[in-house]
Amino acid sequence: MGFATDAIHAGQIPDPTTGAVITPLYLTSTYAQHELGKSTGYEYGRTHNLTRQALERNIATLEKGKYGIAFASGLAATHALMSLVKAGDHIIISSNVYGGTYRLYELNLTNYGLEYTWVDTSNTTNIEYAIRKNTKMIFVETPTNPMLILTDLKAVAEIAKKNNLITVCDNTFMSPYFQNPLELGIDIILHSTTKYLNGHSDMIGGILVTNNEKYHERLRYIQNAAGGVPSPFDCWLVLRSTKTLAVRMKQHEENAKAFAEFLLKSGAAKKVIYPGLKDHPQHELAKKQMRGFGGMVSADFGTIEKAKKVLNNVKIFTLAESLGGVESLICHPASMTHASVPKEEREKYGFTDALVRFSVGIEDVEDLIKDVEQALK
Ligand code: P1T
Repeated sequence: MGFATDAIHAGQIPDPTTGAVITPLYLTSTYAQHELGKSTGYEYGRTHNLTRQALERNIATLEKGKYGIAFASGLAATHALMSLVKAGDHIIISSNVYGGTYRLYELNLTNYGLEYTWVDTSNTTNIEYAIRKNTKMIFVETPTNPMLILTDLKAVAEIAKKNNLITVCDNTFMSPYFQNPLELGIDIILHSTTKYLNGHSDMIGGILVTNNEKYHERLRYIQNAAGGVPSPFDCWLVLRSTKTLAVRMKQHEENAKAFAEFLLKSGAAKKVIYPGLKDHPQHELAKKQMRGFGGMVSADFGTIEKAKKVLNNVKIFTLAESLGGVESLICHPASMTHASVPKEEREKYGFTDALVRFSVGIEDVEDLIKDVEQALK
């Protein structure tokens, strides 16, 4: 099936009782059992929920995977991944990731005996150099938040296979519409469903997708044992939203391209970062491993004063954390989404206080351009 067809139908059949076309919202914490030891297959809401199952199947299909395991947030999914390793193990991770991922791993889980090496994974030789005897996992985010740095996923998968390592890719920025890491050899995909998958900025959620039976079994067990599950209503909202993922992503990208080109031509920023621009250092890799360039644009305005001028004077872009919704958002990553990353760490990869991140929505792009023009004046 094509992507849009799967997005609308995968994991969902008309309800057998009523014929309801839309998967019902199963609001129940428990299920009646026929007799002792004989259940319907559904026993308790944390373990089994039909709305959640439909969502897991839907997103797994879009990612060309067998199994989806949904969580209450992207970070709950990020945390669950660590059930695949144990104290004393070492993880290689992209130096630029979402600030919350850095906070969880570097500032918290190191207290439990896990070791992280933060490397510039855009050069995969750095990954090979970082491998130790106790390395168990390579975690990459591509393109990264907010610097939009890419990592060659096929190359990562090859290195991992040679060294018997688990590979994880945070695919939140591209969504399955533009990138399918499992097809490039990655073992597990992570999404914050809060972002493009839901696309309407009205819930928080996360999901892991894999084809690997062993990892699925462990993650499914942890989903229930640790209990970080999403509510049925949040699952229902995402399931409603993936139906329009294809049309939304097309429009996000069309708008982001025009917006990035406008910013570049205006000369207002010192640097405009968008994988679809020819001057993006990894534009060729972007064309090779993604089917589009997405809806995120970052720009370094040279000084914090100029960045503030844009952040404080836009009227259609809303100053807020998060991304991937139909409405355009603007953010100052250094003080907002990545506040827990030390300045000296982020400046190593060019992430300054003057950086502004635009989540380009699906409004009329002319209005978005005019909005930034007036803010700059
Ligand atoms: O917010 P939550 O659903 O827990 O997802 C965490 C997360 C994971 N991965 C990436 C790439 C992300 O961008 C995020 C969340 N990011 C923001 C809230 C933000 O504004 O960047």
